[in-house]
Amino acid sequence: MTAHTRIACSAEKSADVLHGCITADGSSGFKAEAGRYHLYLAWSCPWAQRTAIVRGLKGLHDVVSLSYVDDERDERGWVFRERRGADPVNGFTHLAQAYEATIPGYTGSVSVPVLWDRETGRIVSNDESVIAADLATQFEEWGDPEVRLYPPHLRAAISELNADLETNLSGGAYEVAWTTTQVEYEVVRLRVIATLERMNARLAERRFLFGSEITVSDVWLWPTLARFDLLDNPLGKISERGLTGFPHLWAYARDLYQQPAFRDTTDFNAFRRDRPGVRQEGPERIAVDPVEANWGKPHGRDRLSAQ
Ligand SMILES: N[C@@H](CCC(=O)N[C@@H](CS)C(=O)NCC(=O)O)C(=O)O
Repeated sequence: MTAHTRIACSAEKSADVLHGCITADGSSGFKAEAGRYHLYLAWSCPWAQRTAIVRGLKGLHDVVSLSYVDDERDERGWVFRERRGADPVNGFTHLAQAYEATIPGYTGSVSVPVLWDRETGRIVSNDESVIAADLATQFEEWGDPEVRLYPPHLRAAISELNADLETNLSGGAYEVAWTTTQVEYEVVRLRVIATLERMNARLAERRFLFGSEITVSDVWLWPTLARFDLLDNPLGKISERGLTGFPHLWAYARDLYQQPAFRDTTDFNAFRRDRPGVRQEGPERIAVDPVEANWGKPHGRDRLSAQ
């Protein structure tokens, strides 16, 4: 099962200790309740940002709380520091403590996002696709019912598109920097460019990926686009054309950015970082510099909503 094939909370998933899920009726063991859950996120992390965007779009600010780890990890992984604030829920110094509280003796990867349950004092899930789907569908008692991010009739298509974007765009954009041979570099970067072109064409006549309403596919795509010109492209040397060189995609990205759920969860400064360990040797790469784009420029895409 890939991250994007999950449609609803399943017993199989909830039995896995870090892949629990929330249900409106509580049948999964985690009932949707106001004030019960907390998200631990990192500003740099696209997966973490996706959960924050869903929370914002659904209007769950007063229902599910949220805080950020520091931008820099230490030898124990994600850490809370003054810069991004202390842990307001548990007073942890390290996110590893949340994992340890859930699985004593935990030695696995300590990643964000983390959805924490105040009631049972443990992590419900550290899986973005599960957390996003639960926030999008299980909090209807509080969330904006007009915002249908994961409509049942589109779920199969959404899963397919998100898997495509994950493999060919976000995954690919990350991988390019790590390629070691010329062939590998060219194959991966051309796959990324082809996907950008496909999405650019798809968005020529549609305001969002599935038409006039935002879905979790848009939430998936956007954090990748937001990081492209400052992080993935200059680091991996993927495309001579930056995001701003794909006109429909760039206008679409600005359209989303100009909505609070996207803008308020974005700190471009968190993307202006190197990834430790990226190799400088290896393939001969094209030249790409970071692009400082004007995200506030009018997008002109309202006209597409009516279609
Ligand atoms: N598959 C995870 C991906 C989350 C992830 O990779 N998070 C990264 C940051 S973007 C992380 O926290 N990595 C832990 C580390 O590198 O120490 C999800 O779906 O949520």
